[in-house]
Amino acid sequence: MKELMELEKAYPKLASPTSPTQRVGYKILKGFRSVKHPFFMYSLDNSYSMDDMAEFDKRVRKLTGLTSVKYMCEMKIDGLSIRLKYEDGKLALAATRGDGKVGEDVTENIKRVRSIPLLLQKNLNVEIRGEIYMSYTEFRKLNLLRQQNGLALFANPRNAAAGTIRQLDTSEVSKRHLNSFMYTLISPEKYDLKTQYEALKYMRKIGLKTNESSKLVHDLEEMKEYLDWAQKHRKEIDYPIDGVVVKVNDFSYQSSLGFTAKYPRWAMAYKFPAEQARTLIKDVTIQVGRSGTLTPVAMLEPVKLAGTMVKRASLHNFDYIQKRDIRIGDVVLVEKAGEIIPQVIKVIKEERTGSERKIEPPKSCPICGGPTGKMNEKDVAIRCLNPYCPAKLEARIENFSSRKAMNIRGLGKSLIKKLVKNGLLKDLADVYELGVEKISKLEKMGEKSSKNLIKEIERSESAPFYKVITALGIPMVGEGTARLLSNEFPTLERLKCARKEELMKINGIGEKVADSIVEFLSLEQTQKTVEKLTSHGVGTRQTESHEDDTPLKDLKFVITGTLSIPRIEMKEYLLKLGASISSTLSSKTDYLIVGENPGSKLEKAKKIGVKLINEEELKNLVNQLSKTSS
Ligand code: 0OX
Repeated sequence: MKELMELEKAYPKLASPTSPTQRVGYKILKGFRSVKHPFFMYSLDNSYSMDDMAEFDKRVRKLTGLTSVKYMCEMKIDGLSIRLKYEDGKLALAATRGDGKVGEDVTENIKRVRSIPLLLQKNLNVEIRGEIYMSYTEFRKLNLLRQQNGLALFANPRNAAAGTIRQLDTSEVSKRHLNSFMYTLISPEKYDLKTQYEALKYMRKIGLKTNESSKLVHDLEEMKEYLDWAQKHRKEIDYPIDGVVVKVNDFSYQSSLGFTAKYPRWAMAYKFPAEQARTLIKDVTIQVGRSGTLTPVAMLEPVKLAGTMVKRASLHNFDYIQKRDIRIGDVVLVEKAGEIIPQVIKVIKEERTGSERKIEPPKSCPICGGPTGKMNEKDVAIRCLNPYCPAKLEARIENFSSRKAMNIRGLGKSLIKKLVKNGLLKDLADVYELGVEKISKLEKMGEKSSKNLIKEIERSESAPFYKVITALGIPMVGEGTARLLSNEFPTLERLKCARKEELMKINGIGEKVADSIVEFLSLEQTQKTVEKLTSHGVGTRQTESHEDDTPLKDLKFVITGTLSIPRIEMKEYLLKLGASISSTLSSKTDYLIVGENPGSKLEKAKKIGVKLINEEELKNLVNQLSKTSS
């Protein structure tokens, strides 16, 4: 190995990209280039019960006309998905999934994963998808080492694997022994493969690692047997799994079933039942949502659940509390549904002491003191009925400025609260009537940050139209439906007049959602908001995603030293490209731009591990991120 390394150093042109030296030695990377995926990287729809799986099978049978369907059952590896591109059999690119459209180039680090071949057994041009994971053994070893070195521990193997793949020091990646399983071969017809079973076998043949526990089942009954078996044996396996992925085996049926906006219709992830823990309800607080819904939230004695500490859990609504007779002071079972929001599922009544307190629905809104009640008989939610409740407005504006909607950085929860309190925001569209003078009058808002916020607000005016729709906060309309709507109704003017029949013609929009849209759009308040937004040019033209114009989006910069251009110009330049700029360094800073005669920030950045970049390198970074090539 040593000799080979020396030879490659002496004759770099002769060094092969698939040489074993690629897996050792170390490089310090500067960051990760964005990569646009040529095919959208879909994720999986989840199901949590055998009944759901029977529903899935029924749907597949109905759509294909088959009486029984063959499925490939694969362990659902709990790691991070990866896309590999081989050119002429050589590993040319490895990219993370990111948001499905754009990920990050992590090729250098993936070369350190030994089960990923640098060279396939055949000289193919092929795209592969799979999962990178960390085994429990490696996870325990890593956390032990981190504990000994006083470093923060990883909560679970998935976080550890994801953190490792984004390491800038490649030698660290080698040390952590990540592993892989591959499960998708793109364009299998090129290799005359007709089923997922054959594709897995073929992937194995060309040198990729696939999971040996995968099994072909012939109908729902056999599928259920596999799910039971997997659940029973999950703890005996050294790699993390959180369920089973069930895929229609035949590619021709996969093609006819197709995809929804997010998921393939031919696959389903069966998630193992959630982990549960016992804890105490210390108190209950009430959250007010954007339509005034009062949601009770249990404040818990912190408890470890599925790798994280849980302090709060949703109680859904007051009917839920009543049905289960949940009281403050109760010992309860909490569970993570789909591993996202913890929920209180059951009271351990034997633990009652008699000092527990009942939880009553509030007669008045805990925020504005306004009256509460149900909108109609069928409604389970108790709402604040005051149309001017500031909490409702705050929640609506929070949704409006959030990343998935108008993405106005700097307009967060606490500032929104202040702006509403001071009467500067009475409606969503008032965001576009804020000026530097108005904002800088607020406590702790200097002129500089006010100016930055205004720039952000101005930038948001040209947000893609689906984001504007998401920002309106129409009940039952999330990002996916907003995208569907924006394809049919390209502006607010057009959407405003949408009729129920027109909406229901859109594949993916049913009657309930159509009703909700029509009702929301017909509200006087909505019409006023839409009019105001339109007058500011928001939602007036179909804008394709402008994300490409903001290559530095999500990156935080700090500057030190003298630059070749005035600092204010550099800031303008960065802001226009979507970056955020701060005057103080923190662990959240992505880059410190270093000019001549740098100040003490340089030392601090080195200490806390912030990446350093000079003007020349910054230009390269912008070029690279602007291209986001595949
Ligand atoms: C896994 C896993 C994930 C991907 C998109 C369409 C099918 N975590 O083990 N995804 C898939 O396939 C999906 N298979 C898997 N085995």
